[in-house]
Amino acid sequence: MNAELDMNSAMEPISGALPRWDRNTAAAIHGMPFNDLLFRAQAVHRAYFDQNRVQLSRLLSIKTGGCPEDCGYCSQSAHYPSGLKASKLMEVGRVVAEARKAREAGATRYCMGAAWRGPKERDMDAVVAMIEGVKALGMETCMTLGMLDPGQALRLKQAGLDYYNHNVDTSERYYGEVVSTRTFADRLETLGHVREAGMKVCCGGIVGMGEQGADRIDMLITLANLPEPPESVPINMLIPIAGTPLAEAEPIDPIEFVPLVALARIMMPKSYVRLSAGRTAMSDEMQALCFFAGANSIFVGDTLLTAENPQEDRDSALFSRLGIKPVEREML
Ligand code: SAM
Ligand code: DTB
Ligand code: SF4
Repeated sequence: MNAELDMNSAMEPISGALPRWDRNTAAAIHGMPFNDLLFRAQAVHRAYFDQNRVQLSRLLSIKTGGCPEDCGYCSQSAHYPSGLKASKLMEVGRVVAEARKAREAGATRYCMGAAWRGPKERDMDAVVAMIEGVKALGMETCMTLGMLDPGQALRLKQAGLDYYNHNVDTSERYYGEVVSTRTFADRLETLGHVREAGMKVCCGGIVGMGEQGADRIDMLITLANLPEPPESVPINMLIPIAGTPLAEAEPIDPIEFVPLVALARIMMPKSYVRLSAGRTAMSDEMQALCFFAGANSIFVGDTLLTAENPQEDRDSALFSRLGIKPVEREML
C-alpha cells in the first residue's frame, strides 16, 4: 500500500483481505502531517466501529509478584527491588466476587493476570474454575499467565476463556534490551498456541522504554502481520517503577504517542485498540486525541495489576465531556 493513497484505499480491508504491512508503507503513513494522519485514522475507525463508544475492561492481579522473569519494566519481577509484596494465587470465590463488582461498574471484559513465567499444572484447576465463574456472570474473560504450551491453551479455551493477553512488548530488535529470560520468538510461539486453540488474541506492547521510533513502528508491523491480527491491541505507556532498570526511562512526548495510536488503528482496522497502562500520567486532552485517533478501549478501576489507573470519576467525567458511551454487553 502507498501512503499517498486516498481515503478509500485506507479502508480497503472492507472489501478484501487485510493488507500485509512493510516498514516503508507504515513509516510513510506514520510520517504524514498530524492532521492528515488523525483524519485518516478517524475515517478508518468510523468504517468499522461506533466512533462514540469505548469498551471497558477491568484487570485483577490473581497472583502478584515474585516472578522469575526479568522484564525490565515490571514491578513484579523478583530480579528487582521494587518493594512489591508477593502473594499466592487468589481464591476462586474472591476473584468471582471482584468480577461481579467490575460488571456492576460497567466493565464487559474481566482480565486476570498472574506473575508467572507460565502456569504450573498444579494451578490449572483453580484457573479453570476462575474462568468458569467469571463467564457465568456474562462477562468476556481474558487471562495473562505467561507462556502456554498447546495443551494448556486448549484447556483454557475449553473452560470458556475468550481472550489471552500476551504482549510482544516492543520490536524484535529491541526485545533483548528489555527482557533476557525469554525471547521474542517464545512470545510468538505462545501466540500461535493461543490461536490454534481457537481463542481471541490480545497482544500489544509498551512505548517509552528507550526504544527508537522505528522500533515502535516495527512492533505494530509484527502485530498487524500476525497470521490473523490480534482482536485486541493494548498500547501501554511505560509506568516507570522505582527499582527496575527502566525507572528513569525518558517519557514519551504525547505528540509522538498519539500518531502511534492512529497507526495502530489504520493497520488493524477491525481490532479494539486499548489505551492501556499510563493513563494516570496522560492529560484529558491527550486521551481525547487518542480516542479521536481510534483508541476504543480502556482499563477502568483505580488499579491496573499493581500500578495506578485513573479514578472512576475522572474517567466518567471525561466520557461525558467527550460524549463517549461505554460499549454495552449486548453490543459485543
Ligand atoms: N506475566 C505475564 C506476561 O508477562 O505475559 C502477564 C502479566 S504482564 C504484567 C502483562 C503486560 O503488562 C506486559 O506484557 C507489559 O506489556 C505490561 N506492563 C507490565 N508492567 C508495565 C509497566 N510498568 N508499564 C507499562 N506496561 C506494563
Ligand atoms: C496490558 O497490555 N496491559 C495490562 C494488561 N495487558 C495485563 C497490564 C498493565 C500493567 C501495568 C503495570 C502494573 O499494574 O503493574
Ligand atoms: Fe513476570 Fe509478566 Fe512482569 Fe515479566 S511482565 S516480570 S513475566 S509478571
